[in-house]
Formats: sequence, C-alpha cells, structure tokens
Amino acid sequence: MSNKLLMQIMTSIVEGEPEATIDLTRQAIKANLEPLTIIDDGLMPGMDIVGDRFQTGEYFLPHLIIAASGMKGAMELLEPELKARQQALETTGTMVIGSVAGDIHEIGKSLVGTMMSASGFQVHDLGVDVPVEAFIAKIKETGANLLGLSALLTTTMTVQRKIIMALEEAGIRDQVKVIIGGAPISQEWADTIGADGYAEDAVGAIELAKRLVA
Ligand code: B12
Repeated sequence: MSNKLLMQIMTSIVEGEPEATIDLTRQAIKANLEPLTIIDDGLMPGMDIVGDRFQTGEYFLPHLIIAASGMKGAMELLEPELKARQQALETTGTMVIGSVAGDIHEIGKSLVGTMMSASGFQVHDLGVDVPVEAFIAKIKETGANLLGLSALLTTTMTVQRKIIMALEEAGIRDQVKVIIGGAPISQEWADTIGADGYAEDAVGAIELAKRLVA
C-alpha cells in the first residue's frame, strides 16, 4: 500500500473517524485512484484490523459500528464511480442477493450487488436479515438465474444450506445458480451444502457468476 491517502483511509477506519474516512475517500477519488483500489487497499485492510482487534478483545461493538459507518459513507461515494467505470453492458442475467436471516452485515453484500449490477446483471438486493421465504418468493417473481447469499457469522452460514434446501423443495433449484460468500465461507463449505460456487471478494464474484451463467 504505497499511496499515502490509502494509508490514511485505513488509519481513519482503525481509529474510528468516519468523517475523516469519508473526506479522505473523496480526496482519493479526486486524485483519480481506482474505486476498487480504494476499497481493497484502504477501506478493507482497515476493517480487517478492526475485526481482528474485536476478536482479541481490544475493541468492542461500538468500534465495529463506527468503523462500519465510515466504510458505508465511503461506499456511497464509491458506488457511482464503480458503476460509471463499467459501461452499460448487455444484461448478463438477473440476480437476487441478500444477507441471510439473522445476519445484519451489509457492506460486503452491497458491494457484491453493486459490482454485479455494474457488470450487467439486473440485481434485486433484498437487504439484510432476509427470511428464507423472501429469497424464494423473489426468485419466483423475477425469474432470476443467479442467487447470492452473504453470511458473515459462523452462526448464520448454516442458513445458506437451509435456503438451498428450500429451493429444492420449491422445485426451482435448477433455475438458479447459487453463489455464496462472507468472511467464514470457503469453497469447502460451498461443496458441503451443494452451492454452485464461492468467491472470496466482489471481483471473484463477478468472474464466478459470469462463468456459471454463461
Ligand atoms: C462491520 C462489522 C459489523 C457491523 C456491520 C455493520 C453493517 N452495516 O454491515 C456490526 C457492528 C453491525 C456488526 C455486528 C456483529 N458482528 Co460483525 N463485523 C464487522 C467487521 C468488522 C467488518 C465486516 C465488513 O463490513 N467488512 C467489509 C466488507 C466489504 O467485507 P465482507 O463483508 O467480508 O465482504 C466481502 C467478502 O466476504 C465477499 N462477500 C460478502 N458477501 C458475499 C456474498 C456473495 C454471494 C459472494 C460471492 C461474496 C461475498 O465479498 C465482499 C467484498 O469483497 C467484521 C470483521 C471482518 N474482518 O470481516 C466483523 C465480524 C464479521 N463480526 C463478528 C461478530 C461476532 C459480530 C456480532 C455477533 C457482534 C456482537 N457481539 O453483537 C454482531 C452480529 C450482528 C448480526 N446479527 O449480524 C465476527 C464474526 C465471527 C464469526 N466467525 O462468527 C467478525 C468476523 C469480527 C471478529 N473477528 O470477531 N459487525
């Protein structure tokens, strides 16, 4: 991370200064830094440090909340930039995405949704803490061919399995490719629950989705 602004963005997240995070992000956009670079080399490393400190007991919930508000504010500035960089492509498919029931982590899910929409998918983002039935209903309503399930907690990742089972029960499992993600998720978990794929980040999600629906 050579750029000074990126370093400052990371530090502002770690030190819990959301206004500085937003202001520095604005400066980074003006300095023509790529939006994805700002996310991957500024904001995300900051969030990872905050997460680690929370795990070791050095930080508490308010630290997570403040860091997240900085990242969310920054993402509001970055989303239009991300979209502007990917010219309107032919619609690749229709995606339903959400954070599973019990999970209110929204930043990564929203980033994946934004990137997918910037790459030509028509995206229906159901938000966070989405009941299993709401996913099923939206897929039926929209005829979506791709489903993205985000889970950031070891306690909510099992809901991804429930949703795949519900797709089978509803007789629409063959209609959609299911991709999953979130901090505790792995390819191994995707294989275990019969998901069609796993991606570690938003860029990986696009590659995976395009390959699956091609
Ligand atoms: C911010 C944050 C919060 C915020 C969320 C605010 C918001 N509006 O989203 C708040 C404060 C609400 C929160 C609450 C909690 N949190 Co929290 N949180 C985090 C933190 C620090 C960052 C998450 C984040 O936004 N990262 C940035 C985004 C961009 O990254 P991402 O979410 O990982 O998404 C990327 C990939 O995972 C992937 N991806 C994500 N979704 C999808 C979906 C698909 C389909 C695909 C393909 C890819 C994909 O692509 C994304 C983009 O690159 C993480 C630590 C961490 N490093 O992850 C802990 C963390 C996830 N939280 C944790 C915990 C324990 C909690 C709480 C239980 C705390 C508590 N005691 O109450 C609650 C649970 C609330 C709930 N019911 O959901 C733990 C989870 C531990 C575990 N293994 O279960 C973590 C790992 C922290 C830790 N190290 O202990 N949290």
